[in-house]
Amino acid sequence: MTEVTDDRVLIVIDVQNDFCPGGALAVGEGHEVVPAINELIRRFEHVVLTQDWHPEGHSSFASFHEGKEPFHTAEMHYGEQTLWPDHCVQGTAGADFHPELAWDKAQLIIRKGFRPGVDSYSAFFENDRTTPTGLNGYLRERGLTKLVLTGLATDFCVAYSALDAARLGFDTTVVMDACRAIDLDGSLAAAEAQMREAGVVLTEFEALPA
Ligand code: VGL
Ligand code: ZN
Repeated sequence: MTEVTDDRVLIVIDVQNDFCPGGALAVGEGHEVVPAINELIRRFEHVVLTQDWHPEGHSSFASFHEGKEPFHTAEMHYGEQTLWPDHCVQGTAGADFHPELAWDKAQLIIRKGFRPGVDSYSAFFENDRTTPTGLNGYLRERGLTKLVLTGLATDFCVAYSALDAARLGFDTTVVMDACRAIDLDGSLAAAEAQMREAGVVLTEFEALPA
């Protein structure tokens, strides 16, 4: 087995056009995270990206539910689901990574939310909280145990990923100023509190080793 020279991995969550200004589900100033993330990509030996990747007519889209609007909720077989504008449809420009994101170095791109009937915020488990994406096995097989997360959106895909990572026993850090939030009804404050409670380290770009 090849020796692991660095057990840290940067996980860049959903830095896609639809989550940036002009996109279908724009997170306030989502594009602002790109320069800091590019610098982190440069510093890390191991880089993984996630890509929200929905088929047309996905069940997390409000348009799939008669009489529902974006940001309403629906009862799914796995519990309550927030409904979103159509976004990150497979193969569309909105699903592409931000054009300035320097992602060539990524060793793995994990796509999520591709099952029509279940959404997936976390990089580890779909929203039924049981269907794995395979990322846990990948990181374990490679001996990558120290996770640094950044990206979009802080209070949804980043927080769900960080909470799952901590629960799975990874050493987990979120670079908060290299993330931007959707912030629906206090979801950012709630996500921050949950992450702290779960032992996730919340840090800032300047506090990271150069
Ligand atoms: C996300 C809502 C729906 C995210 C993805 O990347 O945080 N949020 N799909
Ligand atoms: Zn989505």
